[in-house]
Amino acid sequence: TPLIRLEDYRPSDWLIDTVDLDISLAPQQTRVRALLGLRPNPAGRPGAPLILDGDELALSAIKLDGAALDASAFTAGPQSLTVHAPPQRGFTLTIETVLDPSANTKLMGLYRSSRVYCTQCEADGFRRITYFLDRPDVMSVYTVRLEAAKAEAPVLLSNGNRVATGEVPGSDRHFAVWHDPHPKPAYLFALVGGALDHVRADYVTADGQQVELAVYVEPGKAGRAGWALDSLVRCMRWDERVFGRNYDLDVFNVVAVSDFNMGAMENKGLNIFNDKYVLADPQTATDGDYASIEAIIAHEYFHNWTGNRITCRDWFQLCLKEGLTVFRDQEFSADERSRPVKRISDVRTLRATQFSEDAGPLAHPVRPRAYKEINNFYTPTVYEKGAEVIRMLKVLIGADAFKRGMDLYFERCDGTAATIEEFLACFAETSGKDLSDFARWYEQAGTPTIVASGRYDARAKRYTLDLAQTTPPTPGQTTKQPVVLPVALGLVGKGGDLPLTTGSAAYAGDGLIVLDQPSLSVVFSNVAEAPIPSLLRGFSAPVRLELDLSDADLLRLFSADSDSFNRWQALQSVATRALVAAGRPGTDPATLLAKANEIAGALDRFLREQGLADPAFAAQVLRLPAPADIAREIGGDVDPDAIYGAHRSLSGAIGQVLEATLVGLRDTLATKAAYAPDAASAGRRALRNEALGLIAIATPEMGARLVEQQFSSADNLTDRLAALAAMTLIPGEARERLIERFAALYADEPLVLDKWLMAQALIAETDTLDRVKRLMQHKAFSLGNPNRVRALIGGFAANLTQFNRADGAGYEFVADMVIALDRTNPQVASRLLGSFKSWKMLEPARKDLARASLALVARTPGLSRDVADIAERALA
Ligand code: BAL
Ligand code: ZN
Repeated sequence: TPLIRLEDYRPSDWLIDTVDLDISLAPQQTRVRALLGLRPNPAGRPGAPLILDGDELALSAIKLDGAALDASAFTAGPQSLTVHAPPQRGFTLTIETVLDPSANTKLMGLYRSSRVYCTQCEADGFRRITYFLDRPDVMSVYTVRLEAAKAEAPVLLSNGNRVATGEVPGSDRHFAVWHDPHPKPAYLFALVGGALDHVRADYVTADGQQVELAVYVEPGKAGRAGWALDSLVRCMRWDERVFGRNYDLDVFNVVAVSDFNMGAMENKGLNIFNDKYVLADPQTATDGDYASIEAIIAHEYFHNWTGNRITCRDWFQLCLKEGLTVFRDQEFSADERSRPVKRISDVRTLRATQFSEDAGPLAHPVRPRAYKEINNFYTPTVYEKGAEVIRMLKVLIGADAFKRGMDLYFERCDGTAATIEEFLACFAETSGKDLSDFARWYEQAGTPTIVASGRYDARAKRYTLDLAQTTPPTPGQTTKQPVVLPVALGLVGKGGDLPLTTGSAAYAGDGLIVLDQPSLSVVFSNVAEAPIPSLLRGFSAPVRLELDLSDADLLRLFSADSDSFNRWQALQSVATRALVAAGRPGTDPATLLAKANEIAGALDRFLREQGLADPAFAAQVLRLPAPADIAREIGGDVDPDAIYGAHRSLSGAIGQVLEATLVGLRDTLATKAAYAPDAASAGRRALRNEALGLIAIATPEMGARLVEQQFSSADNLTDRLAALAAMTLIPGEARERLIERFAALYADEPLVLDKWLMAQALIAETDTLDRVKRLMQHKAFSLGNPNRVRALIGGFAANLTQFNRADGAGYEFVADMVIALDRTNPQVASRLLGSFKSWKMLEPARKDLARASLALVARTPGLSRDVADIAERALA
């Protein structure tokens, strides 16, 4: 497989200004006629042949300027179509292909999902529909005529505005014509055809344009589409207010389908969603689902400007649209909900997914320099770390220069396929700052570590803070340069934050140090008392922090820091330190128990005094770092069972101390009011349910009783699922009965049963592997549906102790699944193989077993490029 390199980029030799598609939908024989308006690219090589991309295509006809082409004038194969000596002027090419959407199990290009025709073209699925210059810098105006049997597909949608509809005389078929005036790359093309219900709303943009909004769902599910529509209206208003961005077509359609590789897709004016991120009602969606739907609806909508109006020059620039759009959706959710709680939950995700990727063999820069399969780079690094880079940029240049930089970017790059360099140039201009060192964030992989230490000179009233940074080597990058790190800080004294006075050039004012050297010291003067440093407030940079504070000082920060993020972080740090110590062999269990008492004491005071003030925040505080966080923190020679054991002991001991407080809190937070999905109500449920989990570990008998009560009396899925999850921590007959009850209650709800599958796949007990194999036979499961696979097999692969079983059976099972899935859906298979990303940090015996399973995958004949690429990089 060829390696595609950023440095090899050159403009296309040809451009396609217009695309007229005529698509006649039929389950096995869909006919596609594409009329392409081509011309030589002035920036390309004169006289070059025309080489169009294809993927598993069969050409049935080709014409140039309307006349049949001689067979010697072109070469057509499944993967490409070459016109050898095209005219060196504008001309049209008519290309006909025939597709079988029902046989398309890769879910790329045109396929059928539960009798609905739909498409997925990012990154390179359009070439599975017709031969094309399938690259994001070739942008065209599309006109699309869709035709289908009326009964099968009464709804026919594509990008842009609908300009005509009608019947096909003498047949049972009808058609619709869609025109999208905005030039776009092929990856943003989409169509949908099927029998769908919808909900709709009228919207008027800030600049007065009428827009018809609609959310399309499977028949009978319109009652679950309201939240998505409501979220859409709110995020459209927000983008007008905060980024000054208005919508630009007469219609905006969202369609939910049940078989989808990604979460959703931002096709121009026609967003296609995994139904998991659209459908919601209190009985079938959790608070977490409501929040995800709101975030992903916003994310895809925000792409209309950051992604569609301004797209990427090439796929190396993927973070240009993804990092920025994740940043935008995070800000939207922060404004709609609680900003500190949103930040905490985003940082949890960042650490769990991105830090672990960055620490292992699959580490890569936010902007990779080379790839074999671009679909393997839709990663937490490109998305989540990409968003952190934008967040740091905003902190470093200030909100005002950031806002003007965004405005400049929208103005200057609108309608173009842009690069990171063009993006950064806008902010360099508005801030007057040289951002060339900052740009290293896009090039250098690995999570930097900041080592910090402070000294107080009581006589001189001086506090000196020493900061040093290092970034560990990552694949292909052995030596690292320092990066530009915004370190937001405070010095906490007895009465709160002390004033910060310093002449240091590294101090940017407003509690911000810019660490852009390997190391530096900042001396603060007039510091009246010995302070406790509170560093990386709001998690101002995506780094690890090693700060030598005593547990007592951390507990002081937990109660006194003015920064909520660092309050939360302080307690997490105390727990992490205890668990890291206990997760290593030969530690005295008494030490952990003593620490449990200390943590529990702090928690007890906090919950009694402030638990009810902000329950969503309290729920985050109550949730200890996960065993996988501890494994990552230990970093090498990891024994998952030891870590899990320590985690259980600490949780159990804390739960026992807190028992009365937790039970009391649960009673106080209980409500008779009907379910409402707002953030405040969700926060109260989150705290109640966090408490339930701790009780289940600490006092299983009481836990089981509370679970039963909660399951029986709940009026919503959030509480029922939390009851089930708590019960999975308590082995025995009662658990199995509850599992059965849950399945019976939701027998007809595949998305809810996904959660049921996952809850079981995550049980940290040795018979879980057998349970998972058994569940694969359950009628709720199907290897053909990505959501089912991610829930059950993906859930198992995320089960720290069972995926990493000491006998290697977990690895063997997941490897077998990867090989099986690769035959039908390489993208889902390669994602699953990514579960091996942390294998190198394990203790030697597990490491050998994991390597053997990876090697088994790697040497399987006929692997997809997707899976071969991950296997190869994971083993390197
Ligand atoms: N562009 C792929 C899906 C998303 O990030 O929105
Ligand atoms: Zn995106």
